[in-house]
Amino acid sequence: MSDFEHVFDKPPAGAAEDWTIPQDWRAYTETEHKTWDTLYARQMKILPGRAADVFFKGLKALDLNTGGIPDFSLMNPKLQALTGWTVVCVPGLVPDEVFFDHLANRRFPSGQFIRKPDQLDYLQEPDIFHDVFGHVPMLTDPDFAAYMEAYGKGGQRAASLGMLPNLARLYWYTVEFGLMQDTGGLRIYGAGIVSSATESVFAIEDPSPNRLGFDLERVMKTLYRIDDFQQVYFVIDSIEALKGETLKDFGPIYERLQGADAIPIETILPTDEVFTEGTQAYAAKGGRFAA
Ligand code: HBI
Ligand code: FE
Repeated sequence: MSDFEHVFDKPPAGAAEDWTIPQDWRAYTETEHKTWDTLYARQMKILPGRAADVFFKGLKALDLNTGGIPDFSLMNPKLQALTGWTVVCVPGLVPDEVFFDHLANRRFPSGQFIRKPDQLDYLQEPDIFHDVFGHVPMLTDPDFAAYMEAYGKGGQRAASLGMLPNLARLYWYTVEFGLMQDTGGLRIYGAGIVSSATESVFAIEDPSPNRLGFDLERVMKTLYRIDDFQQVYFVIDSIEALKGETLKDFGPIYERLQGADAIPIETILPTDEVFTEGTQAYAAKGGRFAA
């Protein structure tokens, strides 16, 4: 059983074997296009000085602000020319192995739907705004493009070794909630942050969360939460350095991780490089469920 509206066990009616569906861009309503425009304009006020240069560069290259939800038939040729990636539509969350197969072939699966006007600030499932505004600009960067392909290929292997929880943590703390050192200071590159008005501010400015230097094995052991702002963010030196990490053979890493305990979210280890020792005040007060 699932509370999610867009989660299915097998490709729903109208979906192909690989779970893709047509975007059917003409079927989006005026309200849906307006929702995109509202979210886009809001993020463009918040992100300067907070999101990474590489994100803005990608956004500009794709020209996603032509009014309303982007038409993939116009966006994909630009993206494909830059890094060979394309974006395909899916009905919602797809099974892990389907997700990995798309990534391994440089196809990014995006939700086809957009959130309702009363869900502008929070939704659990990835919609087209999170997937396209959040993820696709980064896919124009050649190093990030290679990292995501490697993740897809690694996912297939991790699944067969029972190491998927560890690899999923890497995705979470980089692709979704990553911070990086940039020319101007600490900046966001994670899609879960750049697509959220409130977390974009929280991740950079709030005194609550820990901000720690990225360490591959450490991250693969760290628990995470999916229902609220993160309690820890990991900071990479550059996208190129991140790509370098995934060129390592994960075999020996997985062997070391086999018996290792998971690290609680708020823990700071003596070996951590500490950018911010957070107060954890936000989480202590009950987070978004606070009275
Ligand atoms: N499906 N559409 C979609 N988007 C995701 O981000 C996604 C998914 N299925 C599985 C998944 N992510 C993750 O559980 C994997 O990274 C492990
Ligand atoms: Fe995402």
